[in-house]
Amino acid sequence: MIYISGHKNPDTDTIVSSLVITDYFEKMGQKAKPVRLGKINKETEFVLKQIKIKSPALVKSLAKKQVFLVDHNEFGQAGDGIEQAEILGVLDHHKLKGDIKTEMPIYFRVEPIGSTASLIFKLFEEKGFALNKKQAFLLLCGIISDTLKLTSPTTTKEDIKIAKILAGISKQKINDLASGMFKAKSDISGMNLKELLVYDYKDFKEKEKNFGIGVCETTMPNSILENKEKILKLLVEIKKEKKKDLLFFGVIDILKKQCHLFIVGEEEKIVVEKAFKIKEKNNLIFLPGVVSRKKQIAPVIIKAL
Ligand SMILES: [Mn+2]
Repeated sequence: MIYISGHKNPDTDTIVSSLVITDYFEKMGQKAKPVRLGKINKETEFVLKQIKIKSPALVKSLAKKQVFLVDHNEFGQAGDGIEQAEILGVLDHHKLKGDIKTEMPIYFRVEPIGSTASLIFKLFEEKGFALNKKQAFLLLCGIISDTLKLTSPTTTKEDIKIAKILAGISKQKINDLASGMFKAKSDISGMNLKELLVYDYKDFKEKEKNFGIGVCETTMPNSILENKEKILKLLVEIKKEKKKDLLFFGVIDILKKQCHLFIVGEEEKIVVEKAFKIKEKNNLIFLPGVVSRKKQIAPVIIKAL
């Protein structure tokens, strides 16, 4: 049995990719099972509800399992026990960390494209497998989510072409579907502020520095920014609890395409000012045009470090 695993703090792309690639493996005559490493977010919940599909099963450890990784390619983002798992393959669209080592040759495919969902479309296309309506819907949602409706700088011409085809198969209007998804994503009811800060969070390790970047993609940034003082206090707490050298949190305005990045401490301030060449003001820096942690925040911070 091949366990299909996306990354920690699963997002929509990770979940839909795990689900649809499982169908691909089955078409190839291999037994596969999608799993998830944590609670699904509200956007993903909305997506699965639309077509009445269950989320993948929660898995505690990947140890001693045969695992295929989607939407990540490093141990830090992978499930517990990954060091004791047999990794059979990787399908991803993130930077290469290069810490995954295997005994045997494996399938490894990483492309600079907007979503892992786009790559799964390509897998089906290359084998001449048709996507059904539900599969097309899921993949379309993965693209919309990761590319912020094809507007993030991570978006490629290929993503746009693929999204149009998927919208056709699933009989969806991209604008309408994206509005529903973004509304669900921006719904922070029933969530406390601390949960929100690590809701969409990734760990990084570069140059001996352990750091984390949380983001909140929302259509209603002010409802979060108005809690600035509380957020700053909580970020200091989270930084201690997670034993991070540096911690960053950005509120990304999906509609205006801009980001407010919180400055937790003196070291973050130095790094961020160097990274973005903008002076911090009242523990925040404002970054117009910045919407992508993967392409516009993480690499700039890593370079500054
Ligand atoms: Mn992704």
